[in-house]
Amino acid sequence: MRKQVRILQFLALLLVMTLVAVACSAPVEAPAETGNGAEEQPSGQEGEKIVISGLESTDIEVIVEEIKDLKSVTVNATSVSSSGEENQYTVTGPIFDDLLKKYGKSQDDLSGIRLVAGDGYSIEVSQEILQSRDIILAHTIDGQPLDEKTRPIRVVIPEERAMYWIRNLVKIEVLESAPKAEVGRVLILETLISQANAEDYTYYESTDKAVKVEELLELLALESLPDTASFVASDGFEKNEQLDIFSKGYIKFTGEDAPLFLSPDLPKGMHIKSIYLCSMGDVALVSQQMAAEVLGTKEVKDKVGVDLKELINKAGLADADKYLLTAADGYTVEILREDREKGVVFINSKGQVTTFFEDLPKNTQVKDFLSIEGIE
Ligand SMILES: Nc1nc2c(c(=O)[nH]1)N[C@H]1C(S)=C(S)[C@@H](COP(=O)(O)O)O[C@H]1N2
Ligand SMILES: [Mo]
Repeated sequence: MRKQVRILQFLALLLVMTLVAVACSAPVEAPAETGNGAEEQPSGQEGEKIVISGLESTDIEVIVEEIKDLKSVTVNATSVSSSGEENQYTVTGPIFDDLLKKYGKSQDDLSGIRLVAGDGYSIEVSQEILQSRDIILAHTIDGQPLDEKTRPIRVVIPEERAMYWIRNLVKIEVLESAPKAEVGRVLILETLISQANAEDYTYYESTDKAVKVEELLELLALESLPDTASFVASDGFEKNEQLDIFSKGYIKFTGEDAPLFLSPDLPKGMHIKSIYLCSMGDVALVSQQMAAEVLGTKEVKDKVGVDLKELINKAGLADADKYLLTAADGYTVEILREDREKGVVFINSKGQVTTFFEDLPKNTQVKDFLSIEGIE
């Protein structure tokens, strides 16, 4: 008994000593940065670096001068902006593939990259583009060195739209390939938004309504958050955005360009107009209004709306024998696979997205239609 007590006392003492030792050996925290950051972004030419992450186990810092010393190409390139405006440039710089060669890699090996600028702008470049295009790390445009907001490097991808031509490049993130998850649930964006708190949002001269994306994500209650959201706009424009970036913004759902992803903290070039589809992992959001524009409408017993089967197919919903329809208030009803094409998704007189099925009982008319998922 006494012996046991002694052993316990000894063990307790040992534990205390260990904790003290660990605490004392912990590194002293560096004092917080007090500078205004001016020294991190030298306005001079010397020592500027571009970071490449994800290529090797640790980040690579490439001195900009080293990039400029690589063999350059000079090409005429046309930039096309989102509004369709075209501009011709003569750009000079090495190609990204030659930089990668220094690390024993090539563009073909990569499944995606994200270009990050010093002003908060960033954009993902798909594997498709990596495999088919030259990516120029331009240091000279039209024979001139780059201006202050563009230097030290402007990425130019001839034949691709200007949103990829990122100025003030500071980082290239090499992305891991993520297998595309199968879509198991499709939600109607308008109904989801109607469940969130609308805020006034000033957009140019107009005061519109917007909801926080974070709130939409909470409503979705996803089991695991994917890294990216994939968007398709009503004009066919496609783009991926990091979920970290998306979740900090808003969706403006009234007025010009709605449904529009935007944020007061993001450069305008990162806004996404007229969102038709937004896929995140195994969930897809679809806008009934944009679907009506993209897919057209049909009329079933004086209800004019989108064909349900087409809507869910375009959203990538996997085929199933039966489907469960859910309303915003939790009401559910099941339909059979062969009933999909009988359905129309329309806006009722109260402005609610609603389902109507030709020749099916009235209980299949789901008001505030929120989601559809396959069952069995
Ligand atoms: N650093 C940075 N690069 C950027 C942007 C930005 O906001 N910041 N906008 C992009 C977008 S969306 C477009 S359309 C073009 C516009 O290029 P321009 O001003 O030369 O026409 O730059 C791209 N590169
Ligand atoms: Mo743009």
